[in-house]
Amino acid sequence: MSKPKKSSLQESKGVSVSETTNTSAIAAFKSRRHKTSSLNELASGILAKNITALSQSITLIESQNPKHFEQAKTLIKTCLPHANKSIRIGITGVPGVGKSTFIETFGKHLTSQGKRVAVLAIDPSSTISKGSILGDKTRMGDLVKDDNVFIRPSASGTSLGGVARKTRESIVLCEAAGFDVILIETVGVGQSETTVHSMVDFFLLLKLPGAGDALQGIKRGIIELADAIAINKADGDNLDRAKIAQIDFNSALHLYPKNKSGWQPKVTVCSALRKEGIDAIWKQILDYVRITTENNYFIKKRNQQNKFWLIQTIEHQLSSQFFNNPEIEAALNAQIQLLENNKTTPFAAAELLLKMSS
Ligand SMILES: Nc1nc2c(ncn2[C@@H]2O[C@H](COP(=O)(O)OP(=O)(O)O)[C@@H](O)[C@H]2O)c(=O)[nH]1
Ligand SMILES: [Mg+2]
Repeated sequence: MSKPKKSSLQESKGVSVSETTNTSAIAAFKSRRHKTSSLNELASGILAKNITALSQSITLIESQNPKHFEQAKTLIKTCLPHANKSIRIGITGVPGVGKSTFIETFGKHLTSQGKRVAVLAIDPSSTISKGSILGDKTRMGDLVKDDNVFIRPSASGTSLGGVARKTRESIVLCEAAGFDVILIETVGVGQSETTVHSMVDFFLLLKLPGAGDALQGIKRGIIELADAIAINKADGDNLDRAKIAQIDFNSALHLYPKNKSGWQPKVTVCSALRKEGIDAIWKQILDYVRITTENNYFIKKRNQQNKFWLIQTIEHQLSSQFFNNPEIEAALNAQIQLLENNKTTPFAAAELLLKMSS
């Protein structure tokens, strides 16, 4: 594979055509490939399952150029009616637990069953040169070469909110491009797990063997979010310890009240490296989808997530409009001065500033 350009691992890849491809759309897209693609071309390229079009479109979403915001919005709107048809799976765990290795093995397992798999990442600390997936791309060598796989490293950005928005929108585009399964890797630090949890159907937590004492140090909140826990690296000398960890985590999970989903989270052991225990995890996910589809929880959760993102977006827009207003910025500085001199209170200052914006 040639060296990845900018933030995409797949941009340099040829056009992949699948059976269900809309050939006229592909032809139209191919013939213009060397020019900057128009929005219509990008949209029809995506719907024709064209990886290059998908890649270019995500680049548009990630762009900081205000001119691109409008274009990205139009593109997403066109793709929305074709979205929503995948299973979205979040994968989390501390650095080194084996997330990238797992995604590689799991992804290959899915493509061997004829599924098309998109891999996205959320890592607000990442930059183009050290994204969580990009940094690990050698570990995902086999997956990168698979025509039924699309890998996109985390958008770069300083705020988790910004990175999250881009990933949410990328999910829409990937679904419109016909991907059946979307895997989202998150770094197991900070708030990124909660963010990923709010955009996936199923949340898988990877853990290391030997949890007896590790259980003490675990972030309790994360266990509560998990729909399944997989003890990875259950191979060689680790196997016994992994089984003990399985028992420990199982009893820990049973301390939590039954989830509204009607699903009881489960603990399995696996070896991403030796490709063991992988199918059992996929079967669990399929069980989850079946159960929650039957009891309507699946769709309810997606609706709740949409509502959550609506509110998040409003909050984000309001605050950025507020803080980017130069008059308010000046007044804010003045109020900070007054605060330092004990001439106002934080609440009085806030009220005054908020009135300026209304
Ligand atoms: N023995 C063993 N090692 C593994 C397994 N999965 C991953 N590793 C190793 O653990 C290290 C970290 O894996 P990586 O996938 O980069 O973890 P990440 O930081 O969570 O993405 C690498 O050296 C992997 O080869 C496994 O199932 N068994
Ligand atoms: Mg990784």
